[in-house]
This record gives sequence, structure tokens and C-alpha cells, in this order.
Amino acid sequence: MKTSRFTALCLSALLAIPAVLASTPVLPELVQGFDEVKSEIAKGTIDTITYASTTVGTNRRALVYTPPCYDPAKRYPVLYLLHGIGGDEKEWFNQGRPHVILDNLFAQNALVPMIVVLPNGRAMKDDRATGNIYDRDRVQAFATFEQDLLKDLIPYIEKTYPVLADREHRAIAGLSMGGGQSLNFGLGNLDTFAWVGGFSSAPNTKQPTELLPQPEASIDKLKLLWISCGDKDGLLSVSQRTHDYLAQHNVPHIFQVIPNGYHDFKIWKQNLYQFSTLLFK
Ligand code: FER
Repeated sequence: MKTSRFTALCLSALLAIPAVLASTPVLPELVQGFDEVKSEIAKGTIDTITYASTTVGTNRRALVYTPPCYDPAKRYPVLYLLHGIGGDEKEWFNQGRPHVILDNLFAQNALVPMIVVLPNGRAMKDDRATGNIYDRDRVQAFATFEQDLLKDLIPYIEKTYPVLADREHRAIAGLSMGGGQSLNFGLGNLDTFAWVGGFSSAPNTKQPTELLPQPEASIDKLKLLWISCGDKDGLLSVSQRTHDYLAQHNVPHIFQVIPNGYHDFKIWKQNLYQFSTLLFK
């Protein structure tokens, strides 16, 4: 019974009218219930994985979302989705429920089926969000994660899951500290990532000239650069200065200042909803 229902749901998703792809991205309207569980749609799956980190010298955890109608015989693009300073690999799952948002988008045929990896971006032996999360070594661990991601986690994902392992099928995005990481690591490694998103990016974001020292050379490599922040967020100046520099150097990007927007999951869920529909198209 389970199989036939699954097949029917997956076929109906395939037969739905494809979303229109425009060269200038059109942001989807936020629909009521975009983050609520629907009973009659196909669901993705979230697993916890453990990988050996040569960077940290420990086994580290991440969550992995595989999309509805997941077929290991196919190959999927991958989004690495990063948490904030007070979180760990479960922060998005517990508070943002990305699986619900993505399942709903998939059911509307608005999403390219993708694998989403939710890492722990605090690359240190004790990687829990305990004690003083603003301690220097705890903040430093968010920078160290670049090596863990590139040398340990991505290779693990690519040997464990059926993924398309090239830059055009790899995206990185995150909230706050994770937004800073996404801009730093994404723009710093355009041979690895073509899709980059910073949601309410934190002060760990590099200064624009360090972030993108040769803006002109980056233009052709970027499939999408997304910068968004709430207008009531005390960190808006980080996104603003990045946008100003990009605009000055004619680097195509999306800059969204969300009216009446704070530093919270209301904003980050909206960001994920809209950003994810642009990916891999
Ligand atoms: C800071 C203010 C905010 C900072 C980090 C944050 C490292 C991060 C916030 C978050 O992730 O929600 O000064 O410095």
C-alpha cells in the first residue's frame, strides 16, 4: 500500500506544470502554510550521518535531507545549509523545519530535487553550543569549518550519496554566522560553489574587498548570489556593505531587505523558501 501511494504522489509531482524559469529570477510569493506539514504530499527523509574529520580529529555529525521520491539511481545537486552562533547541526531542523518547507515546494513542482546537508559549523572538539558561544575559540571554530567542509564533509557526502559533484550543482547558504560562512567560503571557493546565499549574515563576514578582491573575475562564475536581511536586524550593516560593494562593481546579485524583519527564524524560513526555488535552474 505504501509503495503505490508513494508512486502516485511522485508521479503527480512529475506531471504538474513546471514552474516558469525566467532569466531574471522572480521570487515566489510566500504562500500561507508554506512551513506547515501537509498530509497528502510525498515527504523527504532526514538522516543523521557521522563523518571522520581530519580537520578536527573527531567524528562529527551532520543531518542530511533527501528529497521526496528520492531514487539512489539518480544523481542530485547539494545545498549545504549552515546554522547560527547559538546552534548546531540540529538548529535548522528544530527551528526552521527545512524538510517541511522543501517538501511543500517539491509538491508544487517549484523545487529541483536536491540533497540538503545540515552540518555542524563549529569545527572544534566540543562542538556543542554550550558555555559562552561568543568565546574567541568558539567563534574561530566557525572559520576553521571551511577546511572541515572542503576536505572532510564534502568528500564524505560525495562518496556516500548519489550527488552531482561539480560547482554548478553545489550551493552554500546559511543564517547569521552561517550566512557569514556561506559568503566567506562560497565566494572564496567559486571553483566549489556556484550558488551562494547569506541570510542575515553576521560580523564574521569578511570585508567586501577581502570577500571578493577581483569582483569582475567572479561574475561569470556565480549562478546566484543572494543577500538578505531584516530591516530591524542589528546586523543589517554587514549585508548592506556587501551589497554596496557588489553594486559598485556590477556583480549581479539579489539583495533583499525584509520590511519589519528581525533576526529570527521567521526571516530565515522565508529566505530558504525563496532561495531554494532559484537553485540549480
Ligand atoms: C556578533 C554578533 C552576532 C558576532 C556574531 C553574531 C562573531 C552572530 C549571531 C548569530 O549567529 O545569530 O558580534 O560576532
